[in-house]
Amino acid sequence: MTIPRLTDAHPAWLPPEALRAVGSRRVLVLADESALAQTVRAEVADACERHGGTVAAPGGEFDLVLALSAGSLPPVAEAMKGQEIGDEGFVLGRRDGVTAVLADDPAGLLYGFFQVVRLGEEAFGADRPAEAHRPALRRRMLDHWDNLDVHPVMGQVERGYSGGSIFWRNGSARADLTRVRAYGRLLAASGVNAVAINNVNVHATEARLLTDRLGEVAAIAAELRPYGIRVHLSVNFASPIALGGLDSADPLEEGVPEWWAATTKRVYETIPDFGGYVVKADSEGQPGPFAYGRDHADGANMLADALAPHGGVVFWRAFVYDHRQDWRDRSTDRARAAHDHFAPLDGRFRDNAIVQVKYGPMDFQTREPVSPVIAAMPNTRLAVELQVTQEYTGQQRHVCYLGPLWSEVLGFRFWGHGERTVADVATKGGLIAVSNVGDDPYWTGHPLAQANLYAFGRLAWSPGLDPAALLDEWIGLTFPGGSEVVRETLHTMMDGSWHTYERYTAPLGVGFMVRPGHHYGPDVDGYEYTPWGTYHFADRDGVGVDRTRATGTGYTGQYPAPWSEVYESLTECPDELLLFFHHVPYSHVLQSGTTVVQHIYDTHFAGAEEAAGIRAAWEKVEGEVDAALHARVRERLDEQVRSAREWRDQVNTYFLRKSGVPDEHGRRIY
Ligand code: GCW
Repeated sequence: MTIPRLTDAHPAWLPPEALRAVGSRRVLVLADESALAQTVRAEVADACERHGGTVAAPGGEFDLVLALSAGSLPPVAEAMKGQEIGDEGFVLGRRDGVTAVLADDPAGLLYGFFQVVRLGEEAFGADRPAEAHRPALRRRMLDHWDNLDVHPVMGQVERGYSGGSIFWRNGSARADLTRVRAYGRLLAASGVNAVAINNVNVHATEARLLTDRLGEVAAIAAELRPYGIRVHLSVNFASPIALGGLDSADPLEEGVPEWWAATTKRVYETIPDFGGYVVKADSEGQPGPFAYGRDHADGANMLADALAPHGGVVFWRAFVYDHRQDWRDRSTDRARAAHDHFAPLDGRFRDNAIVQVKYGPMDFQTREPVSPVIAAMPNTRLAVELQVTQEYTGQQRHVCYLGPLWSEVLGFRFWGHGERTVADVATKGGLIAVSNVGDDPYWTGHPLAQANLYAFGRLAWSPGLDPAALLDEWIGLTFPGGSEVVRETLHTMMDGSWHTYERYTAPLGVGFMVRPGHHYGPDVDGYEYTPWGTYHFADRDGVGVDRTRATGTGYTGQYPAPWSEVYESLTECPDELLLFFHHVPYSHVLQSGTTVVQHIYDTHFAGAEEAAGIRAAWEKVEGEVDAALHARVRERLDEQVRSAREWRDQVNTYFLRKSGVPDEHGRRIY
C-alpha cells in the first residue's frame, strides 16, 4: 500500500503540512495485518518520512500509539480500555506525555489516525481524558453522477461543475487511478465510507458495468478499499431486458428475480465487499416497476433479495414524480409526489432496502421545507440525500458554504421539542450526498467548494457538529500556517454565503427561477409554463404556491402536527418558506414587518451587495495564499458578482413590473 502523491491536483485538506504534527513524532502502531491496518502503517511511515518522525518499534519509546484493543497494550492504552468503542469508532486520550488511539477494528484505527491529524499539535499538548468517538451513521456515502461518455450538453458528469470524471475517461475506467486512491484518502479523512461510481440516470453503456464491464468496477473498488470505502453501482431497472435478453423486467415475473440473483452473485464473486445498488426508477424517464403495474416496494425488494445473501443493500430513491405535468392544472403538486408514492408503502420494504429521500420535497433548492417523507415511514430504513454539487446553489462559480443548510436540515425536529431529529431518522439508512468532485486540479472547480465536501463527511459522521466550527477546521487543514487574516477572511466570506446566495435568488422559499436545462442564472419564468411542476404563480396581485389544505394542494397535510398547522397558517409559517406554502398579495406583511414585495427588493439589493463584499474581501489575502489558487477564486468571485447583479435586476424588475409597487427606497429597478 503506497500513499498516493499527486503532482497535478491540489491536496485539499490533506496537504503534507497538515500531517506535520503526527509525522514529527515517534509513532507506534499495534495492529493486525488487515488492509486497513496496513493503510494506517503506511500513513504513519509516509508522514514520518516527510517530517522527520519515526515509526516506533514495540518495546521502544513513543509519543503516539495507535492500537487495536484486542492485542496486548502499553499502559497508556490499557488504561483506556473498558469504554464502549464499536464499529469504526475509537477512543482518543493523552496521559504522561503519550497520546493514544484505541479501536476495536482497523477502520476505527484509520479514523482515529485522521482525528489526530485534525487536532495537529493540539493532540500532543495538554493531557486529555479518554474520549470515545463513534460515527452516528453507519452509511456515509457520496453518489457520483458520472457517465463513462461525455454528453454533448451535460458534459461527462451530470450536474458536475469540476471537469470530467475521476473514474472514467473516453468510455472506460481510467488506466491511471491514482487520483481515485487520493480521493478515497480525502474521504476517509472526512468520514465518508461509501461511494456510488456512476450516474443514477443509467444509460446503455453504464448499464453494462453490472455485467461484462464489471472488471472496471473492481479496479476502482481496489483503489478505494485501502481507505475503507465501499463501492456501489447505480443500476438500470430494465437491465434484465437490456443485458439479460429477457422480455420483461417485471419484479414478480418468473425469471426476472432469478436474473438479478445470478447477476448479483457474479458481482460478489468479483468484488466480495461490494456495497450494493442505487436505483432511480420511474423517475424522469428511468424505467421502473410502474410499467408492470407493480409498486416501488415490489421493485426494491426484488433487488434487496438478490443482495441479501451477500450482505449488500439497495438504495432505492424516492425522487419519483410526474415530470410531464400540465402547468394549467393547479391541483397536481410535485411537492406531494414522494409522500404520495412512498408513505403508503411503509413497512413493506426489506431490511436491506433503504429508501433514499431528498431532504426537501422538490429538488435541492436553496431553501425548502424538510421532506415529509422523512417523518412518514417509521417502519422503513430511510437515508437522507443532500446535494454537495451546487446545481441550484451557484454551480461552484458562487461561494456557497452549505454546512449551515445541512445542519439545519439534520437538526430539524418533526415531532416538536425533545424528539427525534432528521439525523436520528437517517441513522437507520444513512446520509448520502451527490458529490461535487471531478478531474479539475482543485477537485471541485471552485477551490472553496472543497469545504462543502469536507463538511458533508464530517456531518455524516456527527450530524450535531457546528458548521461554523467545521468551516474553521477545514480552513485550518487546507491553509496550514495561514495567518489570522487568512483564517478570518475565509471564515467571513464563507460562513454566511448560503444566506447571501438565498437573498439574491428565488425569494421566500418559492424556488427555481433558474434557466431551464442547465439551471444557472436567473430566469424568473423559465420554468413557469413547463411540464416540470416548478411554478411560482406570480401575477399582478401576488405570488406563491398555495399548498394549504384549506384552499390549495393539501401538501401541508403530509406533515405531522405541529408542522401541519404551522405551515398551514399564514401567520405562523416561517417567512423564509412563505411562498412555498402560500399564495399571497404583494402587500402581505411578513413576520419581519416588511411587505413581500419590499422584502424581495431589499434582499436582492442586499444579497448582490454582500456578494460584492465577499469579492472585495478576497483581495486582503492576495500574497498570503497560493497565487494560482488566489487567481482561480478571484475569477469565480468576479462571475459571482456579475451573476448576483443579474439576479438582483431580473428578479426586482420582474416584480416591479408585475406588481407596479415601487421600491420604498427609490433604488434603481429597470
Ligand atoms: O434535479 C434533477 C437534476 C437531474 C438529476 C435528478 C435526480 C441525476 O436536474 O440532473 O438526475 O435531479 O436527482 O435524479
